[in-house]
Amino acid sequence: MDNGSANLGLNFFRSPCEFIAGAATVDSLPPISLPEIAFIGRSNVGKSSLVNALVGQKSLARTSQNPGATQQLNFFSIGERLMFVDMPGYGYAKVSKTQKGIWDHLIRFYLAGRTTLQRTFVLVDARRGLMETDIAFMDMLDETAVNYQIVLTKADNVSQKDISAVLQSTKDALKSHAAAHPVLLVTSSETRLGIDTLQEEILPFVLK
Ligand SMILES: Nc1nc2c(ncn2[C@@H]2O[C@H](COP(=O)(O)OP(=O)(O)OP(=O)(O)O)[C@@H](O)[C@H]2O)c(=O)[nH]1
Ligand SMILES: [Mg+2]
Repeated sequence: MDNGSANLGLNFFRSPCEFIAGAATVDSLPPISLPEIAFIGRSNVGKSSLVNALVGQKSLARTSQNPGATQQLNFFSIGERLMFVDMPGYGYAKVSKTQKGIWDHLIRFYLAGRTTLQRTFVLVDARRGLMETDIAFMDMLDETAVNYQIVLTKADNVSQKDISAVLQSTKDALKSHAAAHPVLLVTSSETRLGIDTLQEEILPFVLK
């Protein structure tokens, strides 16, 4: 008899979710426990919305139309078998230099050292494609050997033709990033486009 994990399907993402911890400093990171999936990207790119879309909820993670909504690393347990880590965005102009430095250190410390981190999704706005801050962040991930996968967000705002162009230019750019996963994902938290595919990508990491 198996324990049910062999049959784990996308219904897993409907498991009860719980806010576990918010860490604004390295010292307040929760102890390692479950496999973790991190969501990072420019401020306002749709990280918290994507976390909500993945678990089919509206307000597990706080979202806002104003950038700078997420101010710490927020840990959410899904069915006590997986942890989503929703991060503060980079590239937010209104944050003080001191605060930027603290987040930068915290995010680097977490990404480079967290032994339970399974996958880092770097979110990129499908309307804009890769921007300078994204490239700089990806360079840092390459240097610290943290594997990551690009997820285009807000695809509902973009025509199919423009998506194809952004996909192509992003794919070309990834060739010079050693730690980038070659497969790009296109999503919309609004229409749920690509959410199933992203769930499929995450499923192998769920605690068996
Ligand atoms: N049209 C559209 N809007 C979206 C989508 N995802 C998020 N948004 C909107 O984009 C804004 C920012 O979303 P958040 O999820 O708060 O973005 P974030 O990356 O967590 O932002 P910070 O925490 O500030 O870094 C909100 O107004 C969302 O409603 C999407 O797929 N389509
Ligand atoms: Mg957020």
